[in-house]
Amino acid sequence: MNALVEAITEMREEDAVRLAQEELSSGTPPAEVLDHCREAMSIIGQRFEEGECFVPELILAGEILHQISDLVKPHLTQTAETKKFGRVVMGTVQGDIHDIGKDIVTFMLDVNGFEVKDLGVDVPVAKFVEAVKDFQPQVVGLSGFLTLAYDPMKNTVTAMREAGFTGKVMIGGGQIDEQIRQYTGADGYGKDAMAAVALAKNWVGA
Ligand code: B12
Repeated sequence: MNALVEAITEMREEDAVRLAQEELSSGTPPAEVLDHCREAMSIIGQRFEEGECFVPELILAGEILHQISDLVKPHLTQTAETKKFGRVVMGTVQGDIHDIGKDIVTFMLDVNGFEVKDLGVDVPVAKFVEAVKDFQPQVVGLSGFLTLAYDPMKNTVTAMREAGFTGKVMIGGGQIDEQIRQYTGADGYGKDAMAAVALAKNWVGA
């Protein structure tokens, strides 16, 4: 197992942050460092499912990931393009507070030339509706990691459409797949941040 993956799964916070820094300094592409984080999180998620670890561990893992994300961000920014492609509204839907994946998507969109308005977590339907009116995005990205997030996603898509939003909606998060995309009425779904960038670029014709 990769040393960073191992340090995260063993909740060795300082080691994990140091190893991520070492990977970045030795030239590991930032996307690969994030891949290691994802691998570790999926192992932790599995352990949680099997009752081998509990919410405090999830919280700690979340904190470790936030620190690593902060380290990775400046490395992504080095390749930043000027914001020219369009506007995206992002948020984690109502009832869901997972923000690590959303934050990664937000800064990948940001450094790939989009102006992103991040509404945060547990975002009520009305707040998305207000944001599409005020910010006039071409694309809205809804994040959700809980099964319980699918209905809020669907409600958000419906409400934005009813309010006259004619742009595209993408969804993503741990378990999201084509079936859930259809259920929610979104235009597309993405497995990771690069997929989010590809969808958004495709939709704005970039
Ligand atoms: C860390 C974590 C937490 C942390 C979150 C910290 C934070 N600040 O985000 C805390 C401790 C708060 C937490 C709480 C809970 N969690 Co939790 N959590 C996780 C865990 C371990 C990792 C999630 C994560 O951040 N992964 C890292 C990111 C980087 O992974 P990623 O998916 O690859 O990210 C990419 C894609 O998702 C995609 N993406 C994300 N958003 C979007 C949006 C768009 C538009 C697109 C295109 C793409 C996209 O791009 C990302 C970047 O490449 C997962 C397990 C797992 N394997 O996912 C469980 C998990 C999601 N949690 C789970 C549960 C049950 C809970 C709790 C209910 C636990 C409890 N009993 O209290 C609460 C819910 C709180 C709430 N109301 O939201 C379950 C959900 C089960 C389900 N089907 O509903 C999971 C799957 C664990 C499990 N296996 O049981 N959790």
